[in-house]
Amino acid sequence: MRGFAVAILLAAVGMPSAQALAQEFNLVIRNHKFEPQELRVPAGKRVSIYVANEDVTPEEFESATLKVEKIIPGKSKGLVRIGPLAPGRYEFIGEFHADTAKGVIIAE
Ligand SMILES: [Cu+2]
Repeated sequence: MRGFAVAILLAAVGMPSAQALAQEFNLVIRNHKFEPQELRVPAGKRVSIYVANEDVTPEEFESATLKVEKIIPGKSKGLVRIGPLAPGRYEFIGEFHADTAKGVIIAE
């Protein structure tokens, strides 16, 4: 039984992939605005953000500080992978409607 317990322990320790799995978040683009406009994510972790563009026009999720650019056609969903991030604020825009489509990711 002792050897069996050690094997279980090693199996558990040897599974960093479970912790490394990205946490998932959702953003919606509606009327050329992001909802929510503020997204809080854990610092130091990989994060997947699913961006659903409900407008008929394409949008580009863009952030200079995150070094991300992703075009999302109208009526479709795009995946933006970021992180691990240092704690802080990371602004993003919808580049095609930068006057209204603004948001910030807060890593904490
Ligand atoms: Cu761009």
